[in-house]
Amino acid sequence: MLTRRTFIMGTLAASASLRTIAQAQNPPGVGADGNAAPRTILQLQRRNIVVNGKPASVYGIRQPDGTFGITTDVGEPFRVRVENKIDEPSLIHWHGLTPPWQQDGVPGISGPPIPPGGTVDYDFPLRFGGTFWMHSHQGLQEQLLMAAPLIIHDQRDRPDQQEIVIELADFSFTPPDQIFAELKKSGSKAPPAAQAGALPVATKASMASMANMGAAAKPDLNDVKYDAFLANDRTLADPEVVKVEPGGRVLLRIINGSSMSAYHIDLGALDGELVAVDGFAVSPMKGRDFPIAVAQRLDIRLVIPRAAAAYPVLAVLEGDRKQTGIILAAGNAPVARVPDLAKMPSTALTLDLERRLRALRPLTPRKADRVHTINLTGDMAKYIWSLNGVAWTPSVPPLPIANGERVELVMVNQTGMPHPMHLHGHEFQVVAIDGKRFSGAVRDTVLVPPGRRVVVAFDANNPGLWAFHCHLLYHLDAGMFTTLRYV
Ligand SMILES: [Cu+2]
Repeated sequence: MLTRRTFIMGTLAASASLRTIAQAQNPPGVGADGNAAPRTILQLQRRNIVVNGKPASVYGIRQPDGTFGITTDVGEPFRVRVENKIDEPSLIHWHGLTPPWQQDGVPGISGPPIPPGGTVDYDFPLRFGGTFWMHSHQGLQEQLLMAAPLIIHDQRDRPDQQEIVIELADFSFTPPDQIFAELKKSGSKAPPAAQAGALPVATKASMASMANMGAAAKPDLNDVKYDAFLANDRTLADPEVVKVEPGGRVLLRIINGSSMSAYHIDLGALDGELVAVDGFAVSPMKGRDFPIAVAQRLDIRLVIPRAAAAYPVLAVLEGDRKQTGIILAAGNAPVARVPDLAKMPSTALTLDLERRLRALRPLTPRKADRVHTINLTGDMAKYIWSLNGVAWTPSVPPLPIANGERVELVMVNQTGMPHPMHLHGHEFQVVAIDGKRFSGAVRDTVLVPPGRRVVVAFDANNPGLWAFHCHLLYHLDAGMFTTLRYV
């Protein structure tokens, strides 16, 4: 990312209009009002955890009192000081929030990374509440757990419900640089059929054949072989056990902070009600199995049965038997060991739920002023990932949009892998899947499985330079990334 960063800063300096924005707003660190509301301090730290009985040195984002991340209230300013206490540069992205672009935390796009020992202050209003998260956007630090919850309470939160945050992560004892090098060296191990869509430009025929392959041609999943899957830093060998009240109400805030792994949330015997995705309310959806792609969040309400019992809340890796999770312990029931392999391998994530989700507060219906078609492209054998056939470099021009426009992004996945696509600085609404329009969920990250076409709409109401990318860490780093710019 170093070369990208250097170049982008040059590009920005050459842009008079963007410089105007930068000067018009207070840079991070200068409070707009000068008032003395205390800042929350977040420290980027090295820390040790134990995984599969072995010690591991990872990163963490904690307040001085040990609290991971932040819990705050809508309407409060986001006044935060980040102190970099690790021995390399870092920068934290507030995933799902809509700050001024200079405070978005993408090195080389929003600003320079924080050097070791350095400090940067943030100050912006919080427009909405919900379940969000924060993570490093620098290099591959996210793989080393440089991530934390960012919870914003609002009027949806009931005083009589117990809130339980579950942050999921994939973990490897192999250093992330080495994981990435091995991916590039060996490429995908997918059979040739699954690579049909990996041509630089997929023809209509190849798209159709890929769609027709259906379940026969398995999508290429999980190309990193992880050593463990974590829920709040722990595996099922030693899971977090949370006391809950028999008959009580619980709100699960589930954050998929994994670098590369999607899951099925398995509520077991509990009936859940999905009430929000990526922080934004949806028409409640009942169920016991909910998919969660990388970087997405699910808010699920539960009513705990009156019987004393232990209720596992599991996350089963897609296309696999591996699982992680926590245990809800109601009353004084014994807590049995839950195996880290599910009985049956799970399926690949689909858009079946996405198609049924309906935003409680959709965008105002409006015709798009601008449509950008973005083909998700790549060469799995060489582990090159790209958008419209271009692996990002700093010389790639930003996609143009204009302030006040309704913009639609048409994402067409021409590869054999699913890609969770994330737009910075704006919430979007899912408005079409495979040509069928509907008033879907408002969110910030949407999964585009192989061969699928997903359209999202958003209002260009936060001018600046914004990242848009696949949230699979090694796809992002390989170039499945671009920017949008408007003033
Ligand atoms: Cu991807």
